[in-house]
Amino acid sequence: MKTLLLVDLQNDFLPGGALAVPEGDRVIAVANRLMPHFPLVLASKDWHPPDHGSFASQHPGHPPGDTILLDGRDQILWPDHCVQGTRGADFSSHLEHTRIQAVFYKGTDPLLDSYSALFDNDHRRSTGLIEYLRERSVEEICVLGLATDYCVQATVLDALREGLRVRLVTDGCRGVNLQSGDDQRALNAMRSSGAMLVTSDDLVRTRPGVSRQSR
Ligand code: VGL
Ligand code: ZN
Repeated sequence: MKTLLLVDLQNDFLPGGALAVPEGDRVIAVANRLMPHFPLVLASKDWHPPDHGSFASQHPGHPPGDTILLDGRDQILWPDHCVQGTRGADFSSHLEHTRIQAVFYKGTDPLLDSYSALFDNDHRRSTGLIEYLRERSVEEICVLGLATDYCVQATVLDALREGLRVRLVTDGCRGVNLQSGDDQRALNAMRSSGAMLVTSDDLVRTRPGVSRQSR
């Protein structure tokens, strides 16, 4: 079944949010446009407890952007974001979220971050998404969301590792770009790992049922 996965389209990643991704709001219209073309629409949510170990506020003396050791793993520190049950963790109010059939939550373990929508950064625990896809015999997913260089990239690489075919919707993604060019490097990494980079125009043109009749 043609499946669209929306990664972390939450207020805190949009302009004005706690971890605002530049132009993050631009991807909402792309998501809204594509959803009607997919019989299955899924989403992930970054869903942190208030004391999550990826928050710089938990590590006095370390500003956001620093890398520390968290339970033995390298961890970039971020501003407090996507705290469970807060407005920052809600889907954008502009997103037609009633079309989303299931939501998968990640980043709930205070000592272990989870960029990918499939597994935590240590690959210890599944969010349930891969099992959900397998139960429905989904073999290919189209992915868009925030942010290209973190959660989108991790999601795509995990999905490829799990043997799924992945189309990455480039106009539906934006990067944090802690270092300039991070988003481009992430796109290159996803492509060289086997993802097909497409635009939302490509998808709308090639969806069965919406392609124009040729004679
Ligand atoms: C993300 C940093 C921290 C993301 C989530 O959704 O890309 N980035 N938490
Ligand atoms: Zn996070």
